[in-house]
Amino acid sequence: MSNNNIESILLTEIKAELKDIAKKVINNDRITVEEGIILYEKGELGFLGTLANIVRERKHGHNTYFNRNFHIEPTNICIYNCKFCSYVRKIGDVDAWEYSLEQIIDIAKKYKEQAVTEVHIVGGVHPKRDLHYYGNMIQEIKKVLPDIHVKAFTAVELDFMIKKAKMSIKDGLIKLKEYGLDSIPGGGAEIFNPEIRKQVCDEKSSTEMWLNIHKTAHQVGIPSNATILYGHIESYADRIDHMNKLRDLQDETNGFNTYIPLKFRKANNNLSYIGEVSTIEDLKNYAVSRIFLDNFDHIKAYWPMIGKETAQIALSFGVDDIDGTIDDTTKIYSMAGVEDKTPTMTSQELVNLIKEVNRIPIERDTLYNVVNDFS
Ligand code: V47
Ligand code: SF4
Repeated sequence: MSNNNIESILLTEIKAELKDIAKKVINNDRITVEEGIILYEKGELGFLGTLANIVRERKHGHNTYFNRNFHIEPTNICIYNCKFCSYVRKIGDVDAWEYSLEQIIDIAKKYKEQAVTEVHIVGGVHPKRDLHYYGNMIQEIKKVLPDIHVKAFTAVELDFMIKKAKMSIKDGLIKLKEYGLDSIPGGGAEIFNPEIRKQVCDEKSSTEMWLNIHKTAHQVGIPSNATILYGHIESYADRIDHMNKLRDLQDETNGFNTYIPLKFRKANNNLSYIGEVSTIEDLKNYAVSRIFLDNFDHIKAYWPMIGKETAQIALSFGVDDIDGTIDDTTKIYSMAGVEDKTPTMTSQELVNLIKEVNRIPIERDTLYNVVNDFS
């Protein structure tokens, strides 16, 4: 690719170091950690969007994915006290909840006649519940919804429930797979730099444990997602370090489906004083993520967290997935202050949202098999 071509693609005068990065991205070459940091620090927003969109369209064209899903949050009782968490409660607190198995089955029954393909189950780390309790829960849900894909439990929940059942991580994951666990969501990753992790979530599973659980899951045939919690006290170098660890693991296992940047939301938690980063920062972050994580097929903008309009704009900044219908079944972000307290979208609304920005809506299942093509 000649410089002239690059200039015609980028339509702007750019610094030599950014031009070198642009050449690499256009030639489908991997960028380095240092180059990732330069993108955050020096890349003008339109430049980042253009490069991220090149990667996005090379992988997916205009295709934009969503699914029909609902969440079950079995409890908000948690042994940990992450500083950014607005959700955690202790046994006996007035607004703590812990659903019985019957209540969970009742939630599943509501979806019997609906074309949902995925249930996303996450919650607090409950001191009294082990792997067999949750394995039994999965089995009961699948009796009601035999075809549902169960994407369940962050690595932090898994770490605790497997140890409580006195099993090794590998045996615990194999056992959960036998119970019906199909994949693992991306939560609990937060930020991998141990210094920052210590300051925002001192007690929970370490970076090494999070990576080990996902690696072992991939090895035993359980795919997973990955997240980052950004926009608090981390630096750009910390974000790139986080993605670099994920990129290395993906090179090894190829077990990650999608990367979901989670924006720190400030209400009702112990980091509220920090405030929130701007939408510009969100778009920059989606774009750099798309450029850096060359071996991740998908980048997701989780609409209940980022909002519908920003999710739409993010589709021009590297994002190709906006998550699903949700049906007002998650409280994590409403408790952390997002405006939409009852997140729900019909699949028609998701289709319209995607079409409004001239992309092609594709209903997918959790593993990105096409369920419905709306082109
Ligand atoms: O790990 C908690 C985050 C995560 C706050 O895999 C917060 O498809 C922002 O992982 N501000 C759980 N974030 C949610 C999660 C997730 C969400 C959507 C899709 C998928 C997927 C996974 O929520 C936690 C933590 O990083 N979180 N509190 C907060 N105040
Ligand atoms: Fe518990 Fe998860 Fe909240 Fe941390 S983020 S306190 S592990 S519910």
